[in-house]
Amino acid sequence: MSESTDYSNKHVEFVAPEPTPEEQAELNDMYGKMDDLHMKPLWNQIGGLMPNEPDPRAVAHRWDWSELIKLARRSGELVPVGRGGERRAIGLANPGLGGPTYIAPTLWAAIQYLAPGENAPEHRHSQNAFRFVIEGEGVWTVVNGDAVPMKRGDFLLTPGWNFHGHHNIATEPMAWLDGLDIPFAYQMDTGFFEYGSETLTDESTPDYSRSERLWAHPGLRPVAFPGATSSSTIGRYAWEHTDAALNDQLALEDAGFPGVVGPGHAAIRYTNPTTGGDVMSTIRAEFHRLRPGASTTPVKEVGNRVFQVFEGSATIKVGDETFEMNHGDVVNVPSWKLWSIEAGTDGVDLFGFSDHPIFEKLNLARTYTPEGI
Ligand code: 1HN
Repeated sequence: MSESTDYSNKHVEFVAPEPTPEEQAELNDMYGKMDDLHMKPLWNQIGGLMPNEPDPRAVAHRWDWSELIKLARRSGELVPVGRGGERRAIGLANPGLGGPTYIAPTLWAAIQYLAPGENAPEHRHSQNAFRFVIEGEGVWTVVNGDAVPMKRGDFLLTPGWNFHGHHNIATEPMAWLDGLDIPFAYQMDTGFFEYGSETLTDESTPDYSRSERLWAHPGLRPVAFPGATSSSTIGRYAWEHTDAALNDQLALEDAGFPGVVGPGHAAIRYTNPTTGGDVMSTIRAEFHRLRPGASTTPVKEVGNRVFQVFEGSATIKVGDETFEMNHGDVVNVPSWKLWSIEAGTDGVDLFGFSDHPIFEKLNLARTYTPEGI
């Protein structure tokens, strides 16, 4: 949906006539009683409660990959991984959200680190999760007894309530980006959690998971499983497919055919092969490739985005702020902030995820593209 409404109108402030000292004493008495009984009058807070347009407390922020990976390595030296702590994951806490490890009101993002020989034990939770592998390989994640390799550029799913654990069989440590809908589940009181097996239910290291062998052949689905599922049936979206799809979009642009989002801007959305929709009910994931100097169209959207630079460099504008982004750096875009990306001199490859599916389902999604940009 595109909107061209003028959002600059502001609330008219409610100004009550100046009370006399007697009236003020009565007001104070009434407000005091309300306070004691856990009541609050609307007339003192309507502007903050219902702003004319989203006024997010979350701020746009950039996390530097070199700092993230340094602290992830340090935590690998100092903190064991195992039952109870479950994961050596370092969450990115939005400075505007005042404490909890939320990158956005709905989303969690973290760097997870596993040293050679280490296992992260199996558990399951109703929160949806994914991993994006910024660099390295050698970790296998086990999703409901299916061993899924993790390699550079891969996007992996552990949709809600699937048992999952990780093991590193390589000689090198490995780190990756985790994304989950933890804050949404926490704030809505919808979360369930269970420990799983103490030992991993499949320690094999196949080239492809069973989920990929069944479901990740282009445009082909197994007739044995006819129904639509709420989360994708594909456990791993291998980099080779993402890379080829983006290369083809740009090659077709060169040849004068449609397919790119905008000039020099190729993008794919990871989808659920049983529906063609988003990979999970709360999280959308995409990969964007911009040619050197190419830009995205500036846009405001209801909902929150997070980007991680995979290769190359970019300048990302969010509201009044400008972030210079290089390999591994993470930035978030709060709801209804105008954002755009301009690729650096080598172009840019970017992984991105958002909570847009939540708002689309609830009929709360809005998009605004300023005219004349
Ligand atoms: C979790 O289970 C994973 O499975 C990662 O890798 C991050 C953050 C909080 C709670 C559970 C994982 C998590 C998490």
